[in-house]
Amino acid sequence: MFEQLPTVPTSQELLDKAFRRASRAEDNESMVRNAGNIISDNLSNLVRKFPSFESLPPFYREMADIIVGVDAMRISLSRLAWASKQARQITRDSVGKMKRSKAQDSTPLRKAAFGRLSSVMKSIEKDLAFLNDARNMLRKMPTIDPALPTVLIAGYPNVGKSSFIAKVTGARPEIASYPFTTRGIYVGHFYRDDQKYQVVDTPGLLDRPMDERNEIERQTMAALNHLQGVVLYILDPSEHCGYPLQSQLRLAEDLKSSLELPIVMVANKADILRYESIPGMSTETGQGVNDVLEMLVSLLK
Ligand SMILES: Nc1nc2c(ncn2[C@@H]2O[C@H](COP(=O)(O)OP(=O)(O)O)[C@@H](O)[C@H]2O)c(=O)[nH]1
Ligand SMILES: [Mg+2]
Repeated sequence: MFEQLPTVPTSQELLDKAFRRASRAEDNESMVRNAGNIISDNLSNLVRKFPSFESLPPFYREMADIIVGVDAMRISLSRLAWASKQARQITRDSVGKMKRSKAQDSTPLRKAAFGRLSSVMKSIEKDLAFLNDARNMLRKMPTIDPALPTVLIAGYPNVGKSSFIAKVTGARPEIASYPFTTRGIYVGHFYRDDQKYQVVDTPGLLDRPMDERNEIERQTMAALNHLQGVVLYILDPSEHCGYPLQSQLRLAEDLKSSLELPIVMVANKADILRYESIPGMSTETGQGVNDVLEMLVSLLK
């Protein structure tokens, strides 16, 4: 989604480029025109290449907002658009003056125009730096595709979430960095009847009680609600994971009240302990895993 974002030059880089181009011109008028055009064209191209956030799918918009702040980006982009217009205006003014004062040496006018272009660029220095940071962060983000039906895996650590992903998606999952976890999120895929599904594991997010979550994590939970998804809550009734069954059941209730997506609860490690009240599976032996997958697929249809 954000792979296409352009690199954003610093003010100084863009000025250097503009003046370098200007230095190749024959006369003062062309020098100003070259410099002004480079600046205004580059800035308006940048504005055009950033997405208009209203048109983004809600999941991406919310994630972009969490990561960099959509309002802040919008403000910086409008300042770039303003600077682009300014550069055009300065060029027009300066060239006009040069034409009117034909007889005199136009070097002072050219220098004045360059000075004004420099101060316009100076005034958007922070915006350019911010947009470049934003671009770098957004580019690392994608991987979860809100257009695909999605299984979000939840459950305490060591209950078998990674084992489940490995079992159903085969290949090693892709890892993407999101702000709510330093461990990255894991995304794998599987197909059923030509339909692609994604399976997402979010270490640090759906594996612990809600009251421990910070603002970013809560916002991320809200963004997850925009996915076309179901939550697979993996329980480890054997308690080999190190967490009492009671705590695990409490977390499941917690997620039910904080997520709008349907939740399927499954008891893993059925090879060690059979738990009668909900469907069982073993991501170790593979027993029951396919039935669970079929259940998820039918819910996602
Ligand atoms: N006996 C048994 N062990 C399992 C099963 N699933 C996972 N494990 C083990 O439980 C541990 C944690 O599994 P992992 O998939 O990393 O859990 P995660 O922290 O929820 O991702 C590993 O040592 C697995 O080998 C299972 O179905 N049966
Ligand atoms: Mg894991």
